[in-house]
Amino acid sequence: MEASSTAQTMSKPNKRPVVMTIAGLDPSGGAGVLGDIKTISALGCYAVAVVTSLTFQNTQNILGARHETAETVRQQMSPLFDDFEIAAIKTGMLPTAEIIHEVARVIRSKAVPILVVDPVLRSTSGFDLIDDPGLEALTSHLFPLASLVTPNLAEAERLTCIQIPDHAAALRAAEAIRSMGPGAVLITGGDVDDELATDLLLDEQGSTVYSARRIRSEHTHGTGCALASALACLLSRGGSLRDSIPVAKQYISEAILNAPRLGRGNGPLNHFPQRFENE
Ligand code: PXL
Repeated sequence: MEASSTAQTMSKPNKRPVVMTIAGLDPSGGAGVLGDIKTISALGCYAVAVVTSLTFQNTQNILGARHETAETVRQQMSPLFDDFEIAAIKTGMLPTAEIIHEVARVIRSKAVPILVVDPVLRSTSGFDLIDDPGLEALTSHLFPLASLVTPNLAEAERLTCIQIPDHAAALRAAEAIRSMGPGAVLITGGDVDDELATDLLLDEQGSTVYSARRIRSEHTHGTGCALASALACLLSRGGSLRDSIPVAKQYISEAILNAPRLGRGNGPLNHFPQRFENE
């Protein structure tokens, strides 16, 4: 009985979409590819990962980074594309223009159906995770290929040079980012008031606001990475953007509320909160 059910399980076609994260490696496991692999697994997809930079950090501080080159990024991506059907790509830390040009070239040549770009610019502790030519390459070469770009408020301000004190300014910034070419823009973390965390989506159908109760926590390391990875998974599983955003936000809330309380600084999430087990 047990043997036959095992055989059945083994022969069952595995419908898990393969989601590729292209991001930095944070050895503390909260952000970057290590965090993304956990999120992608929690959301019912299979993760493959391409490392763009080896960072030196813990939950308190980033001490430095050693970046990959266009060649080593290509050497990681090519065998994965030879072997897997990639349903979606999520990008995070892309530190240099040469890496961004290479990632854009591969994505164009492979016609990946879903691309979620998390424009990682600077760590919470103030460490630059992209250089100036990289920033220019990101907006001009990768944004036009993206289904969705997910800046937080500070990133949206830097990308557009628009200060965002209110909803009207957030909408102007979202319009400015959308004019750089992505299908949709989600600006996260806007304040309507102290109690609410508000995200603003702008796509071809117009704008939508998503509000959730603000959770005050020290354990938010890698929430941007987790949100973008969760959205890449939900979209690759056939969800619409408007349906996927509330689910991704719920996942992040649960991940913060159930954080394992590790580290002395901005601690990691619980990437496997119970309500999302076996999603
Ligand atoms: O959360 C932004 C981020 C993304 N990716 C990597 C990081 C960080 C912030 O520390 O280290 C690799």
